[in-house]
Amino acid sequence: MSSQDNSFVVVANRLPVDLHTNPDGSQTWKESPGGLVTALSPVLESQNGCWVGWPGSTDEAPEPFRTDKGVLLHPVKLTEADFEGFYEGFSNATLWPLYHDLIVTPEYDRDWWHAYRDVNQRFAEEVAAVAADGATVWVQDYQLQLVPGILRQIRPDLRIGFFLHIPFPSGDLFRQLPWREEIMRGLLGSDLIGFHLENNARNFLELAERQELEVHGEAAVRKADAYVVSSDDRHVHVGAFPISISADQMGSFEVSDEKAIEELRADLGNPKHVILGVDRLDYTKGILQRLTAFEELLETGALDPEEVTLVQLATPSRERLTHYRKTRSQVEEAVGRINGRFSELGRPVVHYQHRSVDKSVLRHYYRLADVMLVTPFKDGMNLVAKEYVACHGNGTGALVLSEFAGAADELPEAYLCNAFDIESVKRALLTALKALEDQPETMEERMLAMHEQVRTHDVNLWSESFLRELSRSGTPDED
Ligand code: GDG
Repeated sequence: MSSQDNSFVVVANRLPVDLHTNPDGSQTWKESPGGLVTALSPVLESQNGCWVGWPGSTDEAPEPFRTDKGVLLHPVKLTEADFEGFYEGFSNATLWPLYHDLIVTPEYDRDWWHAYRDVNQRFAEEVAAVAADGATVWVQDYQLQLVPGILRQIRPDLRIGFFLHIPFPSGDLFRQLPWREEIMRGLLGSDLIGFHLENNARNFLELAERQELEVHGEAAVRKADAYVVSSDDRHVHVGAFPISISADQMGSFEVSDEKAIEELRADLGNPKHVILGVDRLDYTKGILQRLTAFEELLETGALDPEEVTLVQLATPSRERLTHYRKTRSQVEEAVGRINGRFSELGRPVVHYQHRSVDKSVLRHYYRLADVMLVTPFKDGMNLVAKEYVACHGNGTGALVLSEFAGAADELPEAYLCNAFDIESVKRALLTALKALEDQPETMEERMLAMHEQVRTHDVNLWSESFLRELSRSGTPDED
């Protein structure tokens, strides 16, 4: 299987596959289609594309293989030590909390940094080996910020784009990082650097200016519009490209779905109102705060436990890291306490699941929920908010959304709240519930306005606008 003619290469920490164990004990790699692969598959297929990434289990990597859709995958092997230093350590205990505005304190560990640098080097070398002459390479996310810089050195012929899926912090926070210059240099190896929000792009540009790089353009960064930074006689374009979802796939419901949704509501005891939370179990998502707000509303009698049910789906995430363990135990303690205080036997007021559910089931939960609670302390975008809205093309439901989720920029018709302020979360939830009863028409208008925004700004628009901008940037003749 030749890969030398790959004219489009996606590089991400994870390959879009998982290792499944069959009933006979044998193992096979199965596609795990997320939003990214859905958005990029058409481009990968039409452009002879391939995907470079880690297959998800340490100390083993299969030979390159094709997915069912024909996309060529190039696995990068990570050892257990790489995983601990590069992934758990530097990516998730240093960069993740730093870029999420220090919700917990980042740890600065030199060994982790060395692992991050080595693994980024390996990813870049793999890309350099498989990319065709003059190929377009799209590097994804905070785990791989050094890849553009390394690639630029070894393959100057490539056109390199980078997209950050999490927030980019203000300079005052970023400057804590002992390896800030290396990270900036790594990113500046790109021709185009994309962020979700204008605010993230502005933070990056201010840092570039502090490093005395020349920044061209006006004071405002507009959506999908690129700024230019001059570095090493090259122009690097910087812009905001808010990611989205495949709204049509998410939001189409058959009669069989409607039946399953009814059954699900019956399983929950047919409560008058279902409130829903769906998150990776991460301290950035504000799950505990949300549960506390719910508990206080039950305590004061503002909510009646006979009428409401809160469903919290929490996907396991980064389970070996201390802060994640602590968050999980706090969340589970709160669920136990609330149920202990307010549930009737056989009718829990909080339904909690700490496991992943099928996408089809997730869509049913979204559709059935009267109020969706999305209350992160900080979130690059938050696709859950957009998925909920996509499932309510019939105008039902209400979204309570943290001001600190990137999605709040595009969904002003949500009930916005300050996730750090329990009173604000309580107020938003109560207002939404009351409005569902008292002002059904206004609620329908709000939901339909959000639905239209998500439908017309889907993940294809995101990838197309990034790739269009990338194709325009980087060519020295043009600038
Ligand atoms: C990062 C940024 C940015 C959740 N539970 C289940 C399940 N999910 C799916 C959701 C959604 C995805 O996981 C979560 O995406 P988010 O955007 O909400 O959050 P992060 O994982 O933190 O993602 C974020 C994103 O990157 C994209 O750029 O928006 O800000 O932090 O799609 O549906 N899916 C299934 N079962 C579950 O139980 N199948």
